[in-house]
Amino acid sequence: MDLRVGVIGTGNIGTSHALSLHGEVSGASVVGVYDVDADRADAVAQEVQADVYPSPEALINSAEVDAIVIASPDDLHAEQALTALAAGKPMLLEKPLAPTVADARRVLDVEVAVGRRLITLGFMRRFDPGYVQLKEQITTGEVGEVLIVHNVHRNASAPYGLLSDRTMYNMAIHEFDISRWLIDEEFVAVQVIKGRPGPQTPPGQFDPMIVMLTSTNGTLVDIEAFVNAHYGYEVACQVVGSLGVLDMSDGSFITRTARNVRGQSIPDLWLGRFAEAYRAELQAWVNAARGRTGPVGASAWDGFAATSMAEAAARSIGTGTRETIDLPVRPALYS
Ligand code: ISE
Repeated sequence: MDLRVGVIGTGNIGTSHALSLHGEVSGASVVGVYDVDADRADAVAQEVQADVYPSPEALINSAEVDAIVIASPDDLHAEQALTALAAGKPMLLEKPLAPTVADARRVLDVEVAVGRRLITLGFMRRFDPGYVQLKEQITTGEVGEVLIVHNVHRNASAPYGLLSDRTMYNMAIHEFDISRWLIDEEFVAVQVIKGRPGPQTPPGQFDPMIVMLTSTNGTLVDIEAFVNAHYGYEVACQVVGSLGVLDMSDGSFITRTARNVRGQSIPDLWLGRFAEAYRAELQAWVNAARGRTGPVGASAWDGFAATSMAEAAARSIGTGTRETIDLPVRPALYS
């Protein structure tokens, strides 16, 4: 029998997940949707032939729903995750795990008490063919020991009008997670360097910013976080090893030569750049929720660690100094 999925939030990413579950992913059907905007929920429900629920709680607790996709605004993630944990249902929870470390800790503690990994965090880059190759090639050791990771993350314009500190939780958080995953280390300190604001930067905000991270092993990681890059959406990563360099510029786009021009089209949004990552992430999640595999993707612990990094980085925007990242001992559930 198909996994019966309920989707909370039918904005950009929730709609994309619902359509992908309906049309691309096997072993699942979307049976319910909820959105604060009833018309938006209706439109998606009609497309995937699902019911519209009156509240997130009604959807999570429905006997017709086996598993939940939570794609609501960032500050609602923790509460909805706690409701789904109480119902004992597996969930694909969009990042961030929570808007504060204290809230993230509450969710983590409840999952540990439940004793089962019900949360998969939506860090889809772990399923992106480019990042997967980077990880494989780091693991073969061909470029030697990883010494530096340079990350670039640019939005055409600030998504959801993000303020600088929330940029760390919503946008740079992808680099916090992917850097941990790539080098398999935790981070102990972070410093944010604020540059001269570009002409598109609203008053009082900082953009672009360079985030500098120090890992437990002394590996250097930097992130260019630029949310008003204007020209389009772009993500890149370069890994400098003791014997060579791995470069993932935009590996997933075709170079086109025509009419005396050679180049690539740049998407406006991440949905195009990471389409395959989102699809693969959903398929892996469905397989795991159906019991075909063990847990896959990022865990609540990964979400907690990334939120801790975001909170320290947001502090550093204010203080201008290096801030420490304090992580507790990783619970055995995540070893
Ligand atoms: C956005 O919120 C996302 O989650 C996307 O995955 C990311 O690439 C984008 O830059 C964020 O702002």
